[in-house]
Amino acid sequence: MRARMSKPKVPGIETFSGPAGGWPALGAVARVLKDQMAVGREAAALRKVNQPAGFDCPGCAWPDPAHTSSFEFCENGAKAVAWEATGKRATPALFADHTVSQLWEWTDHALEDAGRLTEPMAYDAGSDRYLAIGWDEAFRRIGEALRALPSPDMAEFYTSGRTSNEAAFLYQLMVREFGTNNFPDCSNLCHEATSVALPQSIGVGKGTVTLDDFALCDALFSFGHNPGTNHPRMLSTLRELSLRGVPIIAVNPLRERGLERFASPQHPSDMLGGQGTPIAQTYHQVRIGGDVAFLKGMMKWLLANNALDHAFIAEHTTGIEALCADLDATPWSAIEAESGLPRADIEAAAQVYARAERVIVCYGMGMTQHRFGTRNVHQMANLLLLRGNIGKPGAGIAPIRGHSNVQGDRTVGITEKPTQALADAIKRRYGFEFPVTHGHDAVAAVQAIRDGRSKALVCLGGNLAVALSDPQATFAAMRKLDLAVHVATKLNRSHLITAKQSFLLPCLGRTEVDLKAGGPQFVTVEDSMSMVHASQGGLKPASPRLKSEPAIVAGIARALLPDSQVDWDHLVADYDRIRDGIEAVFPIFKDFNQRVRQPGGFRLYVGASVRDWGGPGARARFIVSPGLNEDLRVQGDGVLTLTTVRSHDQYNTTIYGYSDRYRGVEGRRDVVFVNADDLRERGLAPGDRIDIVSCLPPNEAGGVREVRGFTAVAYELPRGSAAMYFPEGNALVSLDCHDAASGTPGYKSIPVRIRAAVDG
Ligand SMILES: Nc1nc2c(c(=O)[nH]1)N[C@H]1C(S)=C(S)[C@@H](COP(=O)(O)OP(=O)(O)OC[C@H]3O[C@@H](n4cnc5c(=O)[nH]c(N)nc54)[C@H](O)[C@@H]3O)O[C@H]1N2
Ligand SMILES: Nc1nc2c(c(=O)[nH]1)N[C@H]1C(S)=C(S)[C@@H](COP(=O)(O)OP(=O)(O)OC[C@H]3O[C@@H](n4cnc5c(=O)[nH]c(N)nc54)[C@H](O)[C@@H]3O)O[C@H]1N2
Ligand SMILES: [Mo]
Repeated sequence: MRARMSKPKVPGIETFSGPAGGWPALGAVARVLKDQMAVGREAAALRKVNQPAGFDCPGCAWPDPAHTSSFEFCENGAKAVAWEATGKRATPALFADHTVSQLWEWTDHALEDAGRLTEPMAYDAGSDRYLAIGWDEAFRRIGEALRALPSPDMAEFYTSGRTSNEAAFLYQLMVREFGTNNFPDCSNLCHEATSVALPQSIGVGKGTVTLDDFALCDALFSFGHNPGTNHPRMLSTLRELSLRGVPIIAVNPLRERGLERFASPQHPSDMLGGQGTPIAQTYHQVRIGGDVAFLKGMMKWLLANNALDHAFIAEHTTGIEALCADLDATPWSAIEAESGLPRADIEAAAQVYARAERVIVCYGMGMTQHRFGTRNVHQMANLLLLRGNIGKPGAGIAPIRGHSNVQGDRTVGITEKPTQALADAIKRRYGFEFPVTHGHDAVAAVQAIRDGRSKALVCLGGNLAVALSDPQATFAAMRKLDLAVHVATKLNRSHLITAKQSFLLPCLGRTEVDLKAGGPQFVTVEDSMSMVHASQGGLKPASPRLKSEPAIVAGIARALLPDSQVDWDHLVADYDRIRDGIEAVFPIFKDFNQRVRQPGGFRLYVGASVRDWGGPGARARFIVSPGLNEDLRVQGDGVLTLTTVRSHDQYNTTIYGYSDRYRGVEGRRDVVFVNADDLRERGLAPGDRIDIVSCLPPNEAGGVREVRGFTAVAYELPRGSAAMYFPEGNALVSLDCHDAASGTPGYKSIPVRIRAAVDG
């Protein structure tokens, strides 16, 4: 007992006191370049990231400053590029040397670290190996297997958000001509709560600000995102705000270093001083899931202090009475209990908000990935609308998207809920009709596979089985498939869950030259702020046998749809033709080919940015959500609310390494962050091995959802809140634990209990 009181050292756990960025960030880039063994190739690639004539960084969806002239340093962008431009190769020899069952034993890190896939491969059940196959043979067999299904609705077509607009548009065209709207999408696991809630509130499912607005705002609120790790280039913007004296208010259960201090490698003064520039003026460590309480508290203060913009409310909105009634009916005692913060702190935040004329609210997964994700988004929109902070310069809502083109994929038609307008436009341009019915999102797709209602899965990128909740159910379901097709750059665990027929189709990455009959091609992407721009790689492809994503889609389409109305070969010979098609189907892309050739690209129309709330006569809406989400939270004796987060050394399911520098974790990921008092109360101490047991209903086999043998780390977060890494925590979430309105899984508020590990 005594030894414990003197704070024993937990291996790999050491408080990190530096700022985000700084020298360690430079060191980390040098290490990843060395480790990936192709310094020349990668360093050349790095100079072209996010330059007007280069490729779009596959790291995140934060926009680029227009006309970038010098290399904008970003540690995690550099890792993403190095990981793609690596010198390592996963050739057919790797698959000859290892059965799929053997590869299954590898870590997620080791699988991807094998390097770039080089040849199309097909699974051979007899030898339990992937064997090389010709492209045409692969396409033929895939087309045949899909056509053999009793109904097109028995196939699922997943998209991960790195896919370009051009590939995504062709993909949805193929799938719709085939006859289904089953479009599970990584967006369903990410910002779906935004895509559902914002149209209801402000008439459009996208953010309303651009980078220019950040230069004009006079207060910024950051809810539930971790820019230091997940969109590091945003730190440069936040640093500028801080130096301008703009208050930045962080609302986050975990103290994230990037929201506290940042040393910009571009600014010697930051680097020499050692401590960098302060970012957040105030840091509110809200309880996990306590944001609606925090937001309602702020709004309650605004109401009580007559700090509303009455003229804006009268002219532009509906529903204010119901909102006021709800705020009146919400007692401060409940707000304090649910948010875990004292009334005075919430009122102080409201005062900062009320003093400012132009406010931006930014948010990420800490708001969307809950069973009440859409409610969270509604209340942030309400807060902004109360003072007219949408649709004027320097103000607005900024959902920070994840994958670099997750927003664009949606814009060009990846949606399971097509409209009649889309059907009409496709009919006009391509001559075929498709059913305007609702298909499956990500959770529904896996449920359909589980229940035997779907028998084929095609994945345009990603690692669906690992990204989704409930690996027990998801893995078992996917093993029952007749067909699994993965278009990918690197090997991952989803590829090893084999179906009766499984194919691995290796594609070009963003960094590489894409040469077609019409010459070298560029693709386009849309960032978090609706800016569309070109992306063109310059590196020699990782293997001569790779195909571009559009070419792979066209190859499958030809085999799948022998009587297709679409001339697939013609389209992929020159991507301008695909963009012409996008423009024909989606009029907001007017003059697409011309506008995308302007340096920096162009911005798509976002109605709410100019106070068009969804057409003539439409108004923005205050939306009341019931209570403080007590109805959707499991509480009880000893229950902790667990959130799952990204470490600094991963990209979603891609594990670059084992360092979570800013949180003081080195060389491991098997940790759970818990408040020291919560540990003590349970008779546990930092360094103890613990099991985490989900309080959600048992899995389908009747087994308890749990993960075992993790190490407890005492961490500064609110009582009752805990955190661990994703995907390790996914086994604790059931497939049906999702937001009813949007389907977004509840990855960020999992009710759990912890106990000393039972195996000692
Ligand atoms: N390097 C790198 N970059 C990435 C990614 C990556 O994995 N690595 N992933 C990309 C993708 S797809 C996405 S979607 C984005 C994700 O970017 P983020 O949204 O930053 O993702 P998370 O790591 O999930 O971090 C969520 C944050 O929310 C906080 N949080 C958790 N629960 C709550 C809550 O209840 N309330 C509040 N207020 N906060 C909470 C956590 O403490 C954490 O700081 O990043 C993209 N960029
Ligand atoms: N518990 C928990 N679970 C989560 C989350 C969480 O916060 N907590 N976050 C969720 C979120 S926000 C998201 S977006 C999903 C991510 O879900 P996904 O998008 O499905 O997963 P990724 O890990 O990004 O996919 C990695 C794979 O993409 C492939 N890849 C990389 N680049 C390319 C390319 O250019 N083309 C093609 N075709 N393939 C490529 C590689 O083969 C790599 O193995 O995970 C979700 N899951
Ligand atoms: Mo995401």
